[in-house]
Amino acid sequence: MSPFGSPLATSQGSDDGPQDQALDRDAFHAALMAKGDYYHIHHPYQVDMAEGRASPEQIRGWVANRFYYQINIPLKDAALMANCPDAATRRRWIQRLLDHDGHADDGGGIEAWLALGEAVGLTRDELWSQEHVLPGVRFAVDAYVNFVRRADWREGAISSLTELFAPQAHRSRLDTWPTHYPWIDQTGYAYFRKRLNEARRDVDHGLELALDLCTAQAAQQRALEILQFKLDVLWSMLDAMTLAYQLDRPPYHSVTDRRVYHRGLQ
Ligand code: AHQ
Repeated sequence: MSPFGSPLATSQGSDDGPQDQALDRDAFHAALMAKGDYYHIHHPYQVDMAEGRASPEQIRGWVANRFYYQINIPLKDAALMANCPDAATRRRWIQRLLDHDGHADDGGGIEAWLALGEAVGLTRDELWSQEHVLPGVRFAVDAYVNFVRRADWREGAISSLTELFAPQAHRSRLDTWPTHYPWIDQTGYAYFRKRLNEARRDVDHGLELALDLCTAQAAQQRALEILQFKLDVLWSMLDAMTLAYQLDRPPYHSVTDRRVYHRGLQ
C-alpha cells in the first residue's frame, strides 16, 4: 500500500502514519531540492557537451537517444492521467501532453525535437526508426513509463520532479552550444527555449502536489525514493551513451561492426 494512502485519499483525510518525524514543508522542499546534486546536468557526458568537448557523433547520439525519452513523455503523462480520478488535476496535467504532442497549429515538443535532430545532422526518419536507441536508454525510459503506468498517480506526479532542475539544463545548452558547436543550425534550439517556461509551469504544479501530499514521514521518504529512481533513469541514459559514444563500446561491438537494434515491443 502506498504511503499516500488510498488513491482517493487526500493529505487532509488520510492517516499516513507518524507525523512527528516528518519534515516541515520548507525542510521537505529543501530535501527535494538537495537531490539536485544527483541531476544529470552533473554527468560527465552532459558536462563534456556543455564545455565543448563533444564530437558531432556524441551530440547526434545524445539527440537521437533523447528522442526516445521525448516521445515517451506524452505516453507517461497519458498513463498518469488514466490513473488519476481527479478532473481538476487532469485538466492541469493534460497541458504537459499537449506541450509535446502539440496542437493543430503548433507541432509541439516532439516536432521541435525533430527539428533539433535535423539541426545536428540527423534525419527525421532516423529518429523515428529508433535505430540509434541504445538498450540502456530504452530500458531506463521504459522503466520510467512502466513505473508511472502502474503507480498511484500521485507517485507518478512526484517522479516528474526532476524537472525542478531542468531549466538550468536548458539554459546551459542555450548559453554554451552556439559557441562550442557553430556547426549546429540554431533553429534547432527552439526546444530548449520552449521548455524554459513549460518546465517551470510543470514544476509549480508537481511541487505543489508533493508539498501538499507529503506531510507524513513515510510519504516524504517515499517521495525522495521516487525522485532518486527518476534521477537514476536520467543518469543511466547518459551512462549508456558514454559507453557507446565516448568509450567506443556500442551494443554488440565485440561480435559485429554493424548497428544492432530493435524498434521496441511497446
Ligand atoms: O524536455 C524534458 C521534458 O519535457 C520533461 C518532462 C519531465 C517529466 O515529466 O519527467 N521531465 C522532462 C525532462 C526534459 N528534459 C530533460 C533535459 O535534461 O533536457 C530533463 C527532463 C527531466 O528533468 O526529467
